Amino acid sequence: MTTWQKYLKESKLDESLSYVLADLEEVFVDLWHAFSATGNDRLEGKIENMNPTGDMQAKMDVYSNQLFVDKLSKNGAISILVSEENIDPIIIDKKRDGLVVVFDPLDGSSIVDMNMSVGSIVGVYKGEGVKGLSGRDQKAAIMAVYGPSLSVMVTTGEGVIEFIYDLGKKELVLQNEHVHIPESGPILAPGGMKGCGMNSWYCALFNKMMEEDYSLRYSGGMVPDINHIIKKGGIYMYPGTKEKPGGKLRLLYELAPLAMIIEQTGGLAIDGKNEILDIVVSDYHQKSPFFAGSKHEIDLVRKHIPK
Ligand code: AHM
Ligand code: MG
Repeated sequence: MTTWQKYLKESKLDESLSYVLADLEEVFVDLWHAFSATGNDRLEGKIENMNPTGDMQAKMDVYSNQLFVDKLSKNGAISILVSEENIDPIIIDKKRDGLVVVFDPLDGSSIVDMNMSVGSIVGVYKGEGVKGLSGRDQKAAIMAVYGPSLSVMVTTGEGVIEFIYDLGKKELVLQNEHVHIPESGPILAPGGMKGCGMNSWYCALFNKMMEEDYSLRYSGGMVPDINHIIKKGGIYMYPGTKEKPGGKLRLLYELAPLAMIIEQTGGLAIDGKNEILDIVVSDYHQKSPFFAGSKHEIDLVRKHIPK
C-alpha cells in the first residue's frame, strides 16, 4: 500500500518540496481531528473582529492558521509563508533560496460550525517572492477536503494524485493515481447568485443550465464543491457581483492552486476570459472572478459572458 510518505520517498521530487509535502500531511490530519473535538476543546463561533484581509474570522480560522504557521515555519525548506489570514507575508528566512508556500488554511469558514465539509488550499513556489509570478510558476498545488473522510489531491505538474486518510494506519494512503475530470458533467455550483439580477448573462446561463437538467450542488465550501466537480464533471462559478465587481475569491492562495489541480485533471479554470494560471500576482490578496470545471461547461461560460 502506498502511503503519502512512501510516495514522497519514491517520487523524484525536489527534496525541499518533499519536506514541505511531508509536513503538510501532519497539518491536514491534525486539522481534520480538530473538527471532531468535543466540550471545551471544541472551537465554534466567530471572533469579534475581521481578519486583516477583510473577512469575519471564525475561531477555527485562527486555529487552523496557527497550525499551518507553527508547523511550516520550522520547515528548513521554506523562506516565506503567505496566508489568507495574514495581511503581510511571514518571512522565515529571506536569505534562504527556499520555497514560498501560500495557503488558505481553512476555506469555508461560514459553514465550518455547521458540520459541513470544508477544506485547505496550498500552492508552492520557488524564489524570492510571488509578486510578478503567475499560477503557472507553482511547483505544486494541494487541496485537502475535511469531510466524512479526509482526502487530499496533490499535483506537481504531472497529473493529480488522490490520497485518503486511513484511520487504522493513521496515514494518508493512495486512492487514485490518475485523477481525471469528465469532459462534461451534471454538477452546477453557482456562487454569487445575489448579483444575478445585475449580471443578466449569468442569470441566463444559470436558467439554461437548470433547463438542461444540471444538478444544483453549491455548498458554500469551494474545496468540497471543486472535489465533487472533479469527480463527476460540471462547473463551479463565482463571477464579479454588484457588491464585489472583481469577484470574492482570492487569486494567490485559493484560485491559482485550485486552477492548477483542475487543469492537471484535464479541466479548465478561467476568470471569464483568461486562464487563471496566466494571471500575474500583483497583490497578495487580489481577487478574481472564477469559473472552473469541465471543458464543455467552461465553453458555455465563454459563449455567454459579455465580450
Ligand atoms: P472563505 O475563504 O472566507 O471561506 O471564503 C471562500 C468561500 C468559498 O469556499 C465558497 O465557495 C464561497 O466563499 C462562499 O461564498 P458565499 O457565502 O458568498 O456563497
Ligand atoms: Mg477561503
